[in-house]
Parts: sequence; C-alpha cells; structure tokens
Amino acid sequence: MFQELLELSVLDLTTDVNKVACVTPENSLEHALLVLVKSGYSAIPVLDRSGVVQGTISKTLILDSILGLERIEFEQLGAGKVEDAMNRDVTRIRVGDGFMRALELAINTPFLCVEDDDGRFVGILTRSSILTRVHRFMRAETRGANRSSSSSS
Ligand code: 4BW
Repeated sequence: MFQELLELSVLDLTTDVNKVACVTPENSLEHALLVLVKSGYSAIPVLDRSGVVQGTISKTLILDSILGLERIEFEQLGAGKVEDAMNRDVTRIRVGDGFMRALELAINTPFLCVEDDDGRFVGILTRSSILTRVHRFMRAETRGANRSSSSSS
C-alpha cells in the first residue's frame, strides 16, 4: 500500500489544464480579478500563448499593485497588465516526477504547475489532491492495524 502511494505518478494527481482557471500575461488586471472572483480561487496560473507558465496571479498581488498612498486606486485596474503584477517565481513539477517530490514541494505551495517534457503546462497539482491520497492511505493503514489488534485479543 505504501509502495502504491510512492509509485503514484504526478499525472494521476493532476487537475487537467481544461479545468484550471488561468489568464495570460497580456490580460488586464481587471480581467484577472474578475476570473479570480468568479472562480473563487485566491491565486491562479498565468499562461502565455504557447502554453508555458509565466507566473501566478492572486487577488493580493492585484490589490497590492493598485495600492496608492491613501487609497486603493481601482481606476488603475483597467490599465494595468497581469505581467506587471504577477509572481514569476513558479513552483513547477514534471509529469515524470514522483509522489515524494510533489509532497515535498506542496509543503510551501498550495499548488504546483505540472509541465510535460517540453516545458508545456498540462495542469496543476493541488495540496488537496495530495492530502486526499495521504489520508486514504493512512485510513486504510489504521483500519488494518485495528483489525489485526482486535483479532489477536
Ligand atoms: O472553487 C472552489 N472549488 C473547490 N472545489 N474547492 C475550493 C474552491 N475554492 C477554494 N477551494 C478550497 C480547496 O480545498 O480551498 C482551498 C484553498 O483555495 P485557494 O488555493 O486559496 O484558492 C482549495 O485547496 P486546493 O484544492 O488544494 O487548491 C490549492 C490552490 O490551488 C487554490 C488555488 O490557488 C489553486 N487552484 C485549485 N484549483 C484550481 C486552482 N487554480 C485554478 N483553477 C483551479 N481549478
């Protein structure tokens, strides 16, 4: 069972690109804020036209970029571009990487950007998809341990 967990491929855990909310670097900050609010996510990937991840954008980064000295300058939303505010420090993982690598990276990042061997974005690996598998494994182990302790008593 533990071996099965270790042998899970990154692809088994990946949310497909078609189900991921994303924006492009050229999109306006207003458009990105709309996508974030409508999707309900706090941060999403930024993909260029060739399908490569260039960064991530969040509600916090957008609001920070339009923060004036005394007020939030909402009128700047339409003029600013996603590329001006995005975080370029992306946590990436390859489809061929293993579960332990994903687990390690997910300690500090809520989602990992999954890339194929050509560096193209194929989807995201979320912390919840990793925790779901770890929980499933631990529940099965706990039940097994409880069964063997009750049969020996
Ligand atoms: O709209 C939502 N639907 C569902 N099913 N769960 C949601 C939604 N919004 C939030 N959640 C839950 C998830 O458990 O809250 C957690 C934190 O969300 P976040 O970070 O702060 O918006 C979610 O945890 P998660 O599934 O491990 O996702 C981690 C992060 O990955 C999210 C978000 O930044 C990103 N993400 C997840 N699914 C996404 C996505 N980004 C774009 N498109 C998606 N489909």
